Amino acid sequence: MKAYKIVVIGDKGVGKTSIISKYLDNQVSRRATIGVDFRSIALENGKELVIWDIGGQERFTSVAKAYLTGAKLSVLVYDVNSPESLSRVKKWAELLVKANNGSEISGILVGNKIDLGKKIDPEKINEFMQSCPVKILYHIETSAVTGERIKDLFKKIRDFFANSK
Ligand SMILES: Nc1nc2c(ncn2[C@@H]2O[C@H](COP(=O)(O)OP(=O)(O)OP(=O)(O)O)[C@@H](O)[C@H]2O)c(=O)[nH]1
Ligand SMILES: [Mg+2]
Repeated sequence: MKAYKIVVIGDKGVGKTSIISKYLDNQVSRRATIGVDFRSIALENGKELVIWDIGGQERFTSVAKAYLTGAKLSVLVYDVNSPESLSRVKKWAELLVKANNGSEISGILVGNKIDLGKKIDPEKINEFMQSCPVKILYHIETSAVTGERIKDLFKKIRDFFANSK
């Protein structure tokens, strides 16, 4: 069976695991990801989506390169209240492109924790999208706690692969 690899990257604590478990299990995560976690989703066309949920702690960046290889799509997550998490996601995007020998990779940019307000200047996000080495297809703001736009995010992911070979 054909499986597509997708990677979820971003700083520690931005809510990567929570976004996935809100969608799949209707709950948020309570612990940090050690290394990498895998989840899979069956697609309508009989194919499978394998989600590589990568721990964002600094100590995992040295092993992350191996995790990032062969990704067909990326989900780049930052916290809408943490400008630092936006610069950290840029580092992850750079690492992703490097791990794939510079080949073009598409991504969905996700600003999470929208339930707590929003501190980042929209201009900074525009700057990010223009300078990001990953080709950003969409920018979406979510909350893994309230579930806001979580289904929309996964709809976009599913649609991306519905059209893939
Ligand atoms: N208020 C709020 N809290 C959230 C949201 N998403 C996640 N959290 C909380 O933020 C903390 C970190 O969430 P995780 O999903 O573990 O974050 P992560 O990005 O997977 O972190 P690492 O695995 O360390 O890279 C947890 O306490 C979550 O409950 C959100 O949308 N809103
Ligand atoms: Mg996690």
